[in-house]
Amino acid sequence: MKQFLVIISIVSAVITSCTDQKPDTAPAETPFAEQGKAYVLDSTIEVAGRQGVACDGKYYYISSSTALYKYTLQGELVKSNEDPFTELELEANHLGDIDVYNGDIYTGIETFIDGVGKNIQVAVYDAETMEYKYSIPWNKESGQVEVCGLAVDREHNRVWMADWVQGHELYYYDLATKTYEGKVRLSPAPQLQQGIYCRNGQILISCDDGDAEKDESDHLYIADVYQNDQPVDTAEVKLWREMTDFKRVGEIEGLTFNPLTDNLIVLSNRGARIILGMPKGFYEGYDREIHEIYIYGK
Ligand SMILES: [Ca+2]
Ligand SMILES: [Ca+2]
Repeated sequence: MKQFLVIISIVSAVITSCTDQKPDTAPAETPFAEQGKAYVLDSTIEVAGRQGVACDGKYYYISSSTALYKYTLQGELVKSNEDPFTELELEANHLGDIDVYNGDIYTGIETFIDGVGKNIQVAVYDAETMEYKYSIPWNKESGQVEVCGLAVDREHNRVWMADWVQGHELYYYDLATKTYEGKVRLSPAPQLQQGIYCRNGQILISCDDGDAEKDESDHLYIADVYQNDQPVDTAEVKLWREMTDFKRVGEIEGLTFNPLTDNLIVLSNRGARIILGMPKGFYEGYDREIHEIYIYGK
């Protein structure tokens, strides 16, 4: 009997260790699905910010134009920084799409006035305290004139920035030296870019290119920005997903993935009538703009 119990406990220990085993490759290191329609809508969470979203597997981080918020995966607000610009050396008034990596929140910040950005910078905040840490300055010679969003390139220790105003290029900076390295031309350049996410040498781009006045959906595009582990000069851009499953057509913003579960997460705003970037009241049935993250699984 005693021997029998020993065998049972060995067998159960083996089974437990097998089921506890992590997969060889984390979702964060695998290529994107070839087509975004592989991702099916699972749930939505209303959030306080209208710009960006990031996820470290434990929390969602949300940006509004002027604040940062931290939510549990169940949607409970646990922390915020509603004064993120006070410690910056350069004046700023606008946050775009964000990312989170190794305990730091990466944000694309600028002073946005009359359709162009000034004082563009990658500002980094502590994901625990939400306090400002440091900035990576913009290289004006790069040609970038606005920052609508950024993405950490975990495999190559870089950060990429997108530009809503001209949108022909994505710009990359080295995280070790904190300096500008180069840019990749997008062909064709998708219009009205909002957020980007980088994985495995590819970048997904969310674009507010569907006109809500005409009941048009927004889109996600994919670009191969690397070849032989080096950034290319020109990346071919392909449609990846049409966002037909939002509750109402509106304004798509940032996007991200949960690095542990591979959930695709997209921020979108609905209800406000926005004509050429200017708020013009609300659509029927709305008296405010609703900001939500849409969470997709495979
Ligand atoms: Ca935006
Ligand atoms: Ca739109």
